[in-house]
Amino acid sequence: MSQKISLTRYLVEQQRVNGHIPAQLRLLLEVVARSCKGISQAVNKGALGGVLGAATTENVQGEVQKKLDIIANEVLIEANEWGGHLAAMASEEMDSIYAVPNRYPQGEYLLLFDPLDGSSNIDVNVSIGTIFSVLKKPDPAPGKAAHAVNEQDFLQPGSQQVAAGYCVYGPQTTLVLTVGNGVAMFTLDREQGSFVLTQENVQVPADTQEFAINMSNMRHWDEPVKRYIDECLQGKEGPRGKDFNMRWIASMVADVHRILTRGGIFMYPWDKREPNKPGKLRLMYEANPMSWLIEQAGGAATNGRERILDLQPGKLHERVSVVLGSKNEVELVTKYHNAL
Ligand code: P6P
Repeated sequence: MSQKISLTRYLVEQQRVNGHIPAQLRLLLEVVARSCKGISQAVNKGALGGVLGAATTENVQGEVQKKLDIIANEVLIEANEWGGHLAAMASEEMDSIYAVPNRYPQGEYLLLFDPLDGSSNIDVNVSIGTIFSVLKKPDPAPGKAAHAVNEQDFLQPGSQQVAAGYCVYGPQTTLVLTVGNGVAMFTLDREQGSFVLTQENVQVPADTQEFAINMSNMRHWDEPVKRYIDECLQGKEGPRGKDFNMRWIASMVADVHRILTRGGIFMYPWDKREPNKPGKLRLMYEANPMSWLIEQAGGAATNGRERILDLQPGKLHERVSVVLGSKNEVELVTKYHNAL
């Protein structure tokens, strides 16, 4: 029987072979993985755990929080605040950053997360997930004293990430991770209680016949998106010369996991419903980590015009239009946008 490689062994060997993972970052990733195991347990209990349904609060996005949103957020905060690897955390579920309390040592990393993305799917038993992104706290300017961590420290382009990943809570609980040396997948072995390496060097095919978009928004899309989807719908009789299939799980983690597994293009573009918002999805803790994973697996990710990982954030919770997945498809959509 081939030897099972645990997440810990993978991280140690990545450090030994590639020097990608300093000890503090390895600790951070192992703590995040342990948190995801705890969240998976809560999600799996469902109605038996009294955790379904809405809480009585709204998040910074003005969205009603689900009980599990809050539970997942608390699990991540409590697991990560004492280890000495972090300076601060930021979450979709919290208005401002959470600086590590003074009673704990401060580390050099910043952890951002959407603790439970796709939470509208919680009550209908559809896959959901935790998305996370790791940045380094910027060094003080030359000649300047170290400063207390602040929101500005988080506002770095996605290209500055040092680790990114997600954990999808579906038929399997699978952790998907990159530290800049390709993408690896770890499946939770519930008997051992540990994540086991089940795929490395994940590759997204450059071409696809499968698109993911919420078609009910079609009348609100910009022309380049309408053109691209219309051509897909024309199938082999149309300009693409091949038939397309559609998938929309309305859970970004599940849709991205499918694309990492078999290719495809995922789009949540700007639309006319809220013209002042660049898109629905959040840049810092949804689009950036997912874009890095997709690029590390050979795919592409733009906001329709520019590479997402190059975007300079202006606000912690800012939104962005997302087109990601199979490289040749993303490049075609981007070409249509830039042709305007
Ligand atoms: P819609 C989930 O709420 C989410 O943030 C993403 O996970 C998902 O891709 C998208 O929103 C679904 O949005 O408008 O189709 O419900």
